[in-house]
Amino acid sequence: TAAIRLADYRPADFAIDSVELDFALNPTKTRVSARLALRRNPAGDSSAPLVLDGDELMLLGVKLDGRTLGPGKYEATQDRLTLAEVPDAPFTLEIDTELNPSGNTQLSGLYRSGSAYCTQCEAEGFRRITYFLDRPDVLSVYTTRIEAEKSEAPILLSNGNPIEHGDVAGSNRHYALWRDPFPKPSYLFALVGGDLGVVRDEFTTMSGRVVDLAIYVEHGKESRAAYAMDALKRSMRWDEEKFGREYDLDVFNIVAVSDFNMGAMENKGLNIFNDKYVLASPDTATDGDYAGIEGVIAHEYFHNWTGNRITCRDWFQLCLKEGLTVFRDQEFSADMRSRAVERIGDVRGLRLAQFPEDAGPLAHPVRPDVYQEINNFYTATVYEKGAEIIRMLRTLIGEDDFRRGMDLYFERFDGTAATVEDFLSCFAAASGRDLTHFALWYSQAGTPVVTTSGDYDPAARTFALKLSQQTPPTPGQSDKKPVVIPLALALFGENGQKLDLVSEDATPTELARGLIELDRAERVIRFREIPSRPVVSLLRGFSAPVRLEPAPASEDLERLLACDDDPFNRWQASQSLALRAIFGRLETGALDARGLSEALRLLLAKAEDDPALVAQALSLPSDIDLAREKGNDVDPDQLFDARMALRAEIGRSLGSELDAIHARFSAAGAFTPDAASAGRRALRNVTLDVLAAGDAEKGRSLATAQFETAGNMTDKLAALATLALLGGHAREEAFARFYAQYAGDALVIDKWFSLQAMIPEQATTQRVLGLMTHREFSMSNPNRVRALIGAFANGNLTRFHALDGSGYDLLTAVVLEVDPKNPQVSARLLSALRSWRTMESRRRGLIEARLKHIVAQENLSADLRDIATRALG
Ligand code: HT7
Ligand code: ZN
Repeated sequence: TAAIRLADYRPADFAIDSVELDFALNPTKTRVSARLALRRNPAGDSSAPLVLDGDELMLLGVKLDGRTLGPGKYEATQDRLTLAEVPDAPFTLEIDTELNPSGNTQLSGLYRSGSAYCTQCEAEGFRRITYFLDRPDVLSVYTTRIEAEKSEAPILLSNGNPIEHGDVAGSNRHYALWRDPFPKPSYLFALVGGDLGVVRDEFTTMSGRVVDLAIYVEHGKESRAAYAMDALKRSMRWDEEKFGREYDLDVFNIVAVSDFNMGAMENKGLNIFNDKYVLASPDTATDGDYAGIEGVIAHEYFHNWTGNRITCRDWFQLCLKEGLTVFRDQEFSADMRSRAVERIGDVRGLRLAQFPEDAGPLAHPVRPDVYQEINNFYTATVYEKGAEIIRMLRTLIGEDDFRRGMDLYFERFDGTAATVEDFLSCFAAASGRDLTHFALWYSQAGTPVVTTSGDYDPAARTFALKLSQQTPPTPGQSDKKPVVIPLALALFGENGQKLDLVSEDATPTELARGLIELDRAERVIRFREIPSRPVVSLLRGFSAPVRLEPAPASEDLERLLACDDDPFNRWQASQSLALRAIFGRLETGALDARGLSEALRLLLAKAEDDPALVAQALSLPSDIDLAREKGNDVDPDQLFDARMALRAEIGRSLGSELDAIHARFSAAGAFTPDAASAGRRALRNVTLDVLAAGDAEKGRSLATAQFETAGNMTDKLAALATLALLGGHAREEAFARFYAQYAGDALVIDKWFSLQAMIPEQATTQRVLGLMTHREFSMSNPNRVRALIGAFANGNLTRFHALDGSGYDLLTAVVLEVDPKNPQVSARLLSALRSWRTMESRRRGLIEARLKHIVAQENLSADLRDIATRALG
């Protein structure tokens, strides 16, 4: 298929002002009647034929201005409906199609999850429902009538406000009519029909309007929706307070389904969620799950303004809604929880998923300029790096101008389909700053490397800090330009005091804010009045998505851990010390963990101050962190051994402190999911993990006791994870008991699948193959596939990259089995190989052979072929 290019963007030739849809739901023969009010778009080509998009559609009939069109008057294929001649004046087109929702395994368009009917239209799913101008810059007002058997679908929902409902005379069917007054693109259309339980609440907006809120879930799971409802109301209030954004419809509905390709979808007034991001109770959900629910509920709600009221002109602008909305949900979570812990978590996520993407064959700009398959661009780069760009913008222009820029954006572009340029123009106007150079962050791929060196002159009492930047080449972009990098900085003196920044090489604003703008290849800043060699705290709060080289010397890291008042950089110092110890062992064979141990001992002594932050410092870098830092010739077995040796050493040297913490932070009282309680549990559980690494017997007995007595899923699962690493009979016994307790509870059994898939032992590959035949596993359910196969490929580096190729064979077989059913899932699974070129040569050869085998298959989906081809490069 032909590549789609940003440079080829043209406005649509037609506008569709209104859409009336009529659905007669049926499991295998759903009838859809669409009535479109069309007119020529003055910005389009005035003589162009009308060409509507379709995908696997069965056309029943077409009428133009009420008259049935004979087959000679149009040309219909499964993926296109063309009318060569249409009136110059506005006209209506009525199109009847027939769908088979039960046969729709791609989970795009109208499909079934359990016995319910639901839709997923982003990015190009609406064309699987009816022929349409299925592009985000065609905005229409939708009226939707849904009719179904009362017993099969007592609940009938669509976008907007409910208008009427009633029985269909002379039948056991009923109908509901919905109208969404806000013009929207087709990707935001949604419909749900089914027999669902509901939790209701209401929210009074800042102008005093009462909005009816409802969350629909599987019957019997209503009590698990309470936290999501609470998160929704907090999100609505926060968007009013922080951004002045009020909700705009009479109702806001959320539906949780068990079959969903991604996390959730922001359809106007009718968000549809993967139930993983709605359902939680203390005994089924971990603290991580609660945080995930809060973040995703907020994210989808925030899209109402950043995505829905202002949408994207074309899919190249995806970051316009996604990067901005991720930034907004991150800020919400920071306000609801601990800002420092949120930032560490977000940066961990960025480095885990986005940095490897940016460094490998799938690298692309935050705003790509070409794509084959848009579904493959819902990436960590568009979402997470996109959010970092917004954060840098705020850092550079300051909070006040940022808020003014946002207000201007809402004022100027409400009701339109906008571009990244439109967005930036508001911040340029609000701040008076030229953002042309800054905009390079959107078009240039790759993670910039900032290299630093410092030179202290005791006689002159000066400290010269040399900063330079360089961005490595990425596919299609060999020559990189310097970007605008905001570097938050502080200097600390001998006694840990913060030094005044005095220099003629930086602007007064830079010095006052402690924010150096590195906007060229190199900058040297000579600081004056520095009494002794200072320690530099750079990139504070992770002020830009870059890599810093080299890491500070160990003594400096130890000093930063003790004195830095930026919690992010204190955490970073602990991680850098751990990396030094691990890579030191790889180089010399000897492990020197004394500096790290002593630093952690000091932190543990003050654990009460901020348990969550101490827990983060104790969480040593993962295998994936190590592989990324190594960068090439990666041998996962070596990295794993070095990491385990460090964990064990820390466990041994801090044994008594860890013991005391594990006992002191034991669960007391009823479970509450708030951040402070979660922080205490996090510390206790990472303590258990490290303790067990130092003393297996002790770990086994503590973990077994915790597993048996845990009053919540966080503690139970942490104990099971520790037992999973320790192995032996206790592990198998615990897995069996866990299964017996939670059999049939799909989201909990997913955790059981994942933990087993991540056991770093040779027998795991066989275990995963065995679990693939388990009765609770299904290749048709994305959550199951991700829980078992995704966890194996992304969370078990030693087994996935086993030298006999067995891990690669497993992934290849699953990807090829899933592809005909669900291309979005198969393509995403294969992305586990995105860093294959960084592996050592034997593994590289094994992977290349598998990728070539996949590409050689004849009937691959466009999604999978795109990923496999780009991965091969
Ligand atoms: N905007 C939503 C994206 C999404 C999606 C994209 C492709 C295929 C399936 C999908 N489900 C949801 C999610 C979000 O970012 O809010
Ligand atoms: Zn989103």
